[in-house]
Amino acid sequence: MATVNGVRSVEAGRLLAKIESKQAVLGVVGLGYVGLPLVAEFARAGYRVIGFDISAAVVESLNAGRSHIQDVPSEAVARAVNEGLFHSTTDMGRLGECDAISICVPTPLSKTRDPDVSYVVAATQSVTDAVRPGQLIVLESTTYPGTTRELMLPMLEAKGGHVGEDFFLCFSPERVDPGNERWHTRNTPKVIGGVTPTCLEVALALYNRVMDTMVPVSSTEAAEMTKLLENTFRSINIALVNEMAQASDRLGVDVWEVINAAATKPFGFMKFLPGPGIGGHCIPLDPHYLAWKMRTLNYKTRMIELAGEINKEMPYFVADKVQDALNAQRKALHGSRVLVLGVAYKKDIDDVRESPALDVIRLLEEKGGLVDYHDPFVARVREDGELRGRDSVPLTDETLRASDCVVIVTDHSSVDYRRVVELAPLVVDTRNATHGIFASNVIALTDSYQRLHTPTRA
Ligand code: SAJ
Repeated sequence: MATVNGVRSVEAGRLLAKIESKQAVLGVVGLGYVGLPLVAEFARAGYRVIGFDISAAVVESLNAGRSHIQDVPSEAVARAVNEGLFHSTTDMGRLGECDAISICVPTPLSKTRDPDVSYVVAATQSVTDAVRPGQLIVLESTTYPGTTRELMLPMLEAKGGHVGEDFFLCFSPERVDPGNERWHTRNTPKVIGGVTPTCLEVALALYNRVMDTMVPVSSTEAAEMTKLLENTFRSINIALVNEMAQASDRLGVDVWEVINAAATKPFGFMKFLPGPGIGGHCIPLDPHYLAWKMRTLNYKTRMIELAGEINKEMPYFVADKVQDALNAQRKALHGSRVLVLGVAYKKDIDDVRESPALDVIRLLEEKGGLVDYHDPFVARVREDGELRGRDSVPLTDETLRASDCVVIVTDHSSVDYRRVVELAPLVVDTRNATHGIFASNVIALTDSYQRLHTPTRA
């Protein structure tokens, strides 16, 4: 049972009892692609959940039983609401009603590409303002090692309570992979670390009743670092294949063929795919949280910086490829009609955040291209930036025929690429979406300039 220095923490015992009897009220701060799936799992496990969000529109929509997150069906939201297990509010003062609070707020980068933990600070301040004895607080947002202990703990202790006795503080990284049909919040093993052993014990008592597999580690720093290793691993390996793509382009080698051949190695290799760059709210950003922290400790994480540079290069590589492909047809990019196919940051989702497609569009327009986009998941670009408000054009035969070049940036499964190749005069394929469709008007990501003049592809 929960003890502190051998003495049983009264508050821990009370909280454990509430968790066991399912009387515990759970709070989730931030009802986005991480928070809402967590709400759904807490409610499924039979706990009453209060959702907190700064957006009144999100709160209103959820209370009406509608989901704004692709991976959470509205039926699940409506069921939890109708069963009295889920209610959302913008009133952070109600955090005092919660016995356990999971914080799932964004951790973006600032304009100077430094960590922006302002959302974590604001959420922690709201929790602190309403803090009462016996609460468990778990940060789920990806952040630099030390955030939980160095930033959140002093704020929470400012009200006089002691961690591990009066309140309990943990870090448990989210591992949501939007659009993943197989791995979701409940069945993905969940890493967790506590500021004290009692913090961890209390959190495990709750999460073990909700998640299939919990993975306790020795500290909040270990849990924070685990997440950063996971995403830095992806960023660096994606950068590796992106560099191999640029090398293959100069060698006249098909990088997809090389990667598929390498992937036949049954051990010691993991397949990553080159593309137009990396997007999303995680992979482009999270590694720079670690780089920033290490700079404060006088250590330069060279691999992270280099991977970021290579991945950021890819939209330029794609824009040049489009220009070369048009040039091979004696067309200038300037004044040419270019259709960008797919703007979401990866296939079969509707999220455009940090999408490399936005860079590709910007670069093509800077060179005088007349650019439209079509994306079956993104009717309008709502993300901030110069493309905000742009609408998807219908993928009609006329649109395809009238384009001077179609560039496949995101390879959504629902698009008929054979039709695109048949109707468009020129296709630049950055995702190997047209593999198996042999046509002279298709230029692959690593079709070198020499090959662009080959009348028909081998
Ligand atoms: N990408 C490539 N080549 C690849 C894989 C991905 O170019 O081989 C690109 C994608 O197109 C996308 C970006 O990288 O633009 C990120 O893709 P991602 O597959 O890492 O997907 P995310 O960022 O939505 O989710 C990832 C999770 N995905 C996987 O593990 C497959 C996981 O790393 C984290 O749970 C999540 O980030 C997070 O929230 O941290």
